[in-house]
Amino acid sequence: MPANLPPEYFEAEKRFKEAATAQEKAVALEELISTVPKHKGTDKLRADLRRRLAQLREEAARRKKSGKGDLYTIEKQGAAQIALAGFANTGKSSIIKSLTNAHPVVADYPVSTVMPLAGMMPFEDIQFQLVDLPPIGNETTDGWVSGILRVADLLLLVVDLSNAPDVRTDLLLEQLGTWKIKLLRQGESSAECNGCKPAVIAANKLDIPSARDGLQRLRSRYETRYPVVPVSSATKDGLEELRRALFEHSRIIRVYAKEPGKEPERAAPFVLAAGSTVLDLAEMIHKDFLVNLKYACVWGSAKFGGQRVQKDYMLHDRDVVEYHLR
Ligand SMILES: Nc1nc2c(ncn2[C@@H]2O[C@H](COP(=O)(O)OP(=O)(O)OP(=O)(O)O)[C@@H](O)[C@H]2O)c(=O)[nH]1
Ligand SMILES: [Mg+2]
Repeated sequence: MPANLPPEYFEAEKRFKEAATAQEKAVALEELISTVPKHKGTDKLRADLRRRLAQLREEAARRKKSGKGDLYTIEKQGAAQIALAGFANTGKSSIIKSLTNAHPVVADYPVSTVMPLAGMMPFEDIQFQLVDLPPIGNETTDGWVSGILRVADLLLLVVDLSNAPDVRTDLLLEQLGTWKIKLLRQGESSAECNGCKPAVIAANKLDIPSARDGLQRLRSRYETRYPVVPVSSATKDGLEELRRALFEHSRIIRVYAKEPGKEPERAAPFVLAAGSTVLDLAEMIHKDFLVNLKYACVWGSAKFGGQRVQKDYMLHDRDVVEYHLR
């Protein structure tokens, strides 16, 4: 067991041990992995945990096929999973409907959403999974809603600009806090805040006249901490900006691999966490690459196109990487 594991690790480990089903265990294990600091000393531990997670996912998928799956969890798909959190009637389902291929219930009565519903949101050459959820603060659903929020890669906090958005955002963050869901602040790296997830605030209903005033109050209170994107799902204003903000704060990069003498695979980017290296990509492409990699050449972020780089070279969004194997 490596030294210096944070207290969150042991809390998450406890939840993992207490989880009953394969599905619950997988969710708890994902959380556990997110608490392990990334450095050489934890390489083995992280690899072991990831292997265990893969096994659990397979097990959960088998159970799902046999009809024993859990309706209240959403299997991750696409570049990242983004869960929507907000109080009733703020427009979560309307935003999902505008950005994805999904068709949720949109209604003017509170708690119109009672089940999780996922839809895919295209962004340039990748897709994000958006998960619509019932409003938070509802006793019957909070249990599994918080479970989904906890494992999502990014949270989209939806607030209604015409209804005390600053005060309601305080309450929303307070509720997330009681669930021990920690958010990454603007400019903070995940190394500085272990287990924290990025969040974007969608300030919705911009079309309502009183919204301008609400937006000002929301911005003055929160903009330094979290990105605030004003939108109207009714008029579609701001939705493109929201799409881009979600990509930018998801902390993922797209990398295109190529073989020497061939064109890069433009149609199928590899999606990696920001900060990933040539070696991380090699591991993702094929297990043999890890052993057989001699060197790589990078176009994009490298000083000059096709520059030969070390295995620990940190990749950037849209880099093209050419592998040279032994
Ligand atoms: N004026 C205006 N109304 C909106 C906007 N977005 C949503 N609404 C309305 O707000 C109401 C609630 O929208 P939903 O998308 O169902 O809200 P929700 O957050 O999913 O609600 P729950 O599922 O109950 O939590 C509906 O009557 C929508 O038509 C907007 O941008 N402007
Ligand atoms: Mg809804």
